[in-house]
This record gives sequence, structure tokens and C-alpha cells, in this order.
Amino acid sequence: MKRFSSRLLFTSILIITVLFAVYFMLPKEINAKQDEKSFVTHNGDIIKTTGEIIDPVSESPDKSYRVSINETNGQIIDPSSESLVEFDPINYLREFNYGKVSNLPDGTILREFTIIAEDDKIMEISPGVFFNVWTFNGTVPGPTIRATEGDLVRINFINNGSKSHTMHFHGIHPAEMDGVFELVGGGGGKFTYEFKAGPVGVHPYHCHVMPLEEHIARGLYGVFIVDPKEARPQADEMVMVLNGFDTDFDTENNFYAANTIPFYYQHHPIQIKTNELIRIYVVNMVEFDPINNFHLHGNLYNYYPTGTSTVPSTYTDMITLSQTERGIMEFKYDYPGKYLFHAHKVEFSEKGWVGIFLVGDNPDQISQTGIDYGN
Ligand SMILES: [Cu+2]
Repeated sequence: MKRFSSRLLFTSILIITVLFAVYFMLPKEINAKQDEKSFVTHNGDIIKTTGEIIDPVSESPDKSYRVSINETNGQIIDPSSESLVEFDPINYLREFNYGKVSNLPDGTILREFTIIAEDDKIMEISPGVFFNVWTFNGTVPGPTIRATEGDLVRINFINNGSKSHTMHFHGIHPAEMDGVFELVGGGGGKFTYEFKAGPVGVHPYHCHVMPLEEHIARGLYGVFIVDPKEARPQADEMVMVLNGFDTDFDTENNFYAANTIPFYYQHHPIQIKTNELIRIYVVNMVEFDPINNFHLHGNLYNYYPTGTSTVPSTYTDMITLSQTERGIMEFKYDYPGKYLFHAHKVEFSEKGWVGIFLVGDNPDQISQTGIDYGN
């Protein structure tokens, strides 16, 4: 009898548990647009959002007010010549800034850059999604800074933002050039970072002010390439920063991309030639998600982690990257056509981290038809 009642009790508990589980797991009619929630942002502001819009400063988006990119000859970028145009991921892809070059008496090459931080720009991340980005020289990512190993790099950093910011470079340099403890105040604060370029490879730079997660996730990062003294073989070179945006401040990304704009390279495929060496400097700057990855279709690539060795560590079509992990990918396509590249973490690719290489010497001959991977 006792055994029977305990079995009855167990069965009852089981039935109740299952009923609860079914109740909570079944999809309910929730309209996200009507379901406004409050979020505490990274810096303590409380905002209300449906999860689709986005940022308090962008509630009345003025389409003419967009993040700007400065025209540059690859030297110093002057923010006073700012023109309001949209960030162009095709331009960013192959734009390398070598700085203003001069020679020091001892023969060392000096490369000077001016980098200006701001935190009041609005960018249309995705159609209709306006987000307050924090920028180095007006864009996310900031400019790709490039030097040769042993060059003296001098960064004239100006903080025109409202908050303190810094520039922290990954690489080898003195402690006081690390951009962590020397906060640069907003409203025009200045700091000169100076260090020898090294080691050879591809490195991120980013703001290192607390709360760090927010200063990075808002867009204060870019790529620093250190070339070996004996140059790498000639190639069609490009930079891909894998990034994401948490536009509703719930510490989960709503959008993912290679170079900021979701789906951009799917709708504007990157044209490359058959049998030409392609070299991609890839840096993962996604916050909130522990990993990202990069899968290439119809091909494999030689991969050089951090770009510090001239010998590839692997020949693969898939690498996995944690925060600020980066490397160099090299490959050639034998066959013309249209090839996807994307995160194999499907959530990321469905939220924008997907692109296409259009391979062929005559792109007009390549069929543009096909289904979209997403929007
Ligand atoms: Cu900052």
C-alpha cells in the first residue's frame, strides 16, 4: 500500500511537471512590436524598446544624419573635411592606411596617424535600424592601420567624444603605450601613442575604457597590420572584421556581419579573379558570443593564426575564433562562379554574417541568379 501511494505521488508529480513544461514551452501569441520591455543599458540608462528599435537617440531617425566616412588618400584622415556618406564595406575591404611617412635620422621609418574618437554618431546598421555607434575616425571599424615591422608608429589620438576613450593596440610596446591606465578625457583630450610596429601579423586595436564590453561593442575597434620586412607574396588583399551589434541592449547581438553591414557582401559580392592569390586579414571583434567562425565554400585556405608565422598552421575551410582572435587566410579559386562565405554558426549567418565571392575574369559572364541566404 505504501509502495502504491508513493508511486501515485511520483506519477502525479510527473504529470504536473509535464503539464507545466508543455504550458511554458508551447508558443504563445506574442507580438514583439506590442511587447515593449525595459532594458538597462551597459552604462546604466534605462530604455524601453520593442526589441526592434533600438536606441533612444534614434527614436526619430533623420535619414540625412548618417555615420560619415572620410575621403582619404591613405594618409592622415582629417575629420574637418567630413562629408556625410554611408559606410561602404566595399571600400573598407581594401583600404589600408600607411600614415604620413617620414624618415628619422637613424633611418627608421616614422608613420604618423591621426585618430579621432567620437561617440555621438548614428549609423543605419540595417534598413531602418539606427544605432548610436562610437567611432574611430567616423566609422566602424576604424581605419586599417598598416606598417612594416620595426617602423615607428605614432598615433596622434584625439578624443572628441563625451566619455573617456583610449587606444589599446595588441602587440609589443611599453606599458605606458598600452592605452589602459592613461584615460583620455572627452571633449578634446589628447594622447600620443608611439611604439615600434611588431610583431609581424594582424592585430586588433580597440578602446580599453570600462565598461569595456560597451566601448568595444559600440564600435571602437579596428585592424593593425604589421608587414614583414620581406613582403608577403603579391595578392589581392582584404580586411574582414567579424562584428555584431546588440541594438536592444540585452547583451545579445541582433545583427552580425563581416565589416559591419549585415548581408552586405551577399548583395554586393566581392569580385575576385580565378587563379589569383587572395589574402584576407580576418579579426573577430564580436562581443557577447564566445565564438565566431569563418567557412569558405568550394575551396580551402591556408591559415596563419595571428599572422605571426610565415608557415600556415592548417589547410581548411573552417576556422573558429574567440574574441580578438585573428589570422591570415590565403587561397585561390580554380573555377569561376559564385561562392558563399559565412559563419557556420547558422544563427550568425542568418542574422547577416554571410557574403559571396564572385570569381571570374569577366564578372558579366557569371550568372547572378540564385536564392538569397537571408536579408
Ligand atoms: Cu571608449
